[in-house]
Amino acid sequence: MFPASNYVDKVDFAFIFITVISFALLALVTILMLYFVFKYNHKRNKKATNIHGSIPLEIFWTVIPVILVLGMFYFGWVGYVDSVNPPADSMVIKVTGQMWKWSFEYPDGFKTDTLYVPANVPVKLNLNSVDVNHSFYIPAFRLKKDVLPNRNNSLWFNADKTGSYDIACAEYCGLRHSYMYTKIVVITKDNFTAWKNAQIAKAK
Ligand SMILES: [Cu+2]
Repeated sequence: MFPASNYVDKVDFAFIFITVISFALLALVTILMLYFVFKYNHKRNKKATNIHGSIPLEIFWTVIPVILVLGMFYFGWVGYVDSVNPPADSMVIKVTGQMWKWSFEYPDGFKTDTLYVPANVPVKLNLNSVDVNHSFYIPAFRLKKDVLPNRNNSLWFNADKTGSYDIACAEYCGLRHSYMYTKIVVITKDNFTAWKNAQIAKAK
């Protein structure tokens, strides 16, 4: 799979990093548990052993998890900071969520139901809802953000590859929530300019 946006590599890495640590810990705890059940069972230990504290052990199992958790935090934080700082030259599109469709308003004034964007151009989306809570979700871009009434959320991305990707609503918003799908279509800059001019002409 090729990345479809500037977030894919970072988000996927953070996901794999956390998954690998989780499985390693699961394996460690399970193996130790089985080993201790075997070693300290009643037949081998008629009398319970009384263990007092061990400072090296306490330090060991405090420091290692702290490092692991800070590592998870670091990769999450780096991706988050990137996602909340859109480049100053971003193209701004207004996104409106409503029961049960998305609509997109371009700087030139026209509106669409499908989100067309140029490849390799930073795009900032201002997210608004006219009714209830929605959530704007592009799985292929690893992007998801709440779309709320009376609150201006935004997100930005840089789509690196032309193609058509799903946009879904990821917050249950009523009867036809599961139909609240549209597409984001990433086209080359030249094709985008031509498409935009056609939309402007149509709107006149
Ligand atoms: Cu919705």
